[in-house]
Amino acid sequence: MQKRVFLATAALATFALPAGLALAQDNSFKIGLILPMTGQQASTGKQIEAAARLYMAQNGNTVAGKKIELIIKDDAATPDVTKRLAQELVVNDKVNVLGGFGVTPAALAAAPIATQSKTPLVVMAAATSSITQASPYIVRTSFTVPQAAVALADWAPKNGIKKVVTLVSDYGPGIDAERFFKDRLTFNGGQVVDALRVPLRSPDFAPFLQKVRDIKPDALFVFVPSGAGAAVMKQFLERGMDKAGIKLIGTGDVTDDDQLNDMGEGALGVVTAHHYSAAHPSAANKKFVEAFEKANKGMRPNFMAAGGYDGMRVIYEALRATKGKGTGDDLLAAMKGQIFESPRGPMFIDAQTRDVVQNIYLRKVEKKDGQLFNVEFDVIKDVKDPGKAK
Ligand code: VNL
Repeated sequence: MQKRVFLATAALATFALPAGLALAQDNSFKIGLILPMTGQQASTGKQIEAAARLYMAQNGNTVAGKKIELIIKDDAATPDVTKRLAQELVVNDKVNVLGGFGVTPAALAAAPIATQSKTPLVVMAAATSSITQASPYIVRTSFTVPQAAVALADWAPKNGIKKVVTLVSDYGPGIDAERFFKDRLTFNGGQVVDALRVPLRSPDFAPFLQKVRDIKPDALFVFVPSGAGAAVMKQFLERGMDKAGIKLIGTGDVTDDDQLNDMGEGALGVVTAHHYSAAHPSAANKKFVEAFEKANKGMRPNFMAAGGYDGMRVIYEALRATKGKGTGDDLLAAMKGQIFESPRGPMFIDAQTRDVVQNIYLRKVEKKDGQLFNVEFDVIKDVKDPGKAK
């Protein structure tokens, strides 16, 4: 008798447990961010995680009756790992949305999983033009390298820069930078006299810079991913390239706000094109930078933080618009066409391409209140990805 009662309660207990879990699950909305938290791209993971947590702290963790749960996984920017983590997040954790993706190969590795499982995937960092074409479930809140490269190639020849050597990291975004910069500069009557590519992993810039010194162009155009800019700047100055009359220009990744303040006075005057500067003079950005620094021991947000913060915004608003009841397809539909003011300025998610449309700014490194900033001096409004126009 006693045994039977025990069995009955045990049965009840085992039954009650999954039901309770299911209930908890029904009420939660899971966002799985895959980020490089270790390795060469760790600063990108750190910036995006901090931005996502700030967004949640400011906007609460309940939306449309759902409790938002943030799951962060470290892929060390290694595509095989990214793919496995994306699979686990979808199958085991049953995430509603995937996000993050520090580098292009990571975003591309996860794309088929988004497609198969119909899970929206928000790219918050990676910037090769073609990424959004790898899955109809991809939405991007970062930028595309061609957006910045083309803007700079329009600026350069009007400012005495005609003969240029390009130096890029030898993978997706670097190849985009090289190609789009060269095509546009050539169209504008300038000339790329040499195109150099450095390995992504542990690059040594010295032999490349020596070559540039010998060629003596008007400027060296650089694309390196976030986190590598300080090393380029240091070696550029150590070799006296600036004194030899060679200007350094690039996409804003090279004067990354995460490192800029430690680059020293040698960085003063460097002109870049990009979508985000911590010095962007808007009330929304001032508020963002202050709150971010306060929550992170003074760490300055960079363009990766902006991509992460806005990515969370796109996810929150999609959940709100679908009243907490949406499938992956419903959420995706509610992400398309979102238009809002980001810390970077106005931006929107093009409903056709699912890519970000935004202002691109020309900026010059200047000293303000004893600190180095990318100070915006011109703007090209509402720039679509030039890679999609072709
Ligand atoms: C990528 C593009 C990565 C720009 C970056 O930093 C960056 C990429 C990690 O697409 O891999 O600044």
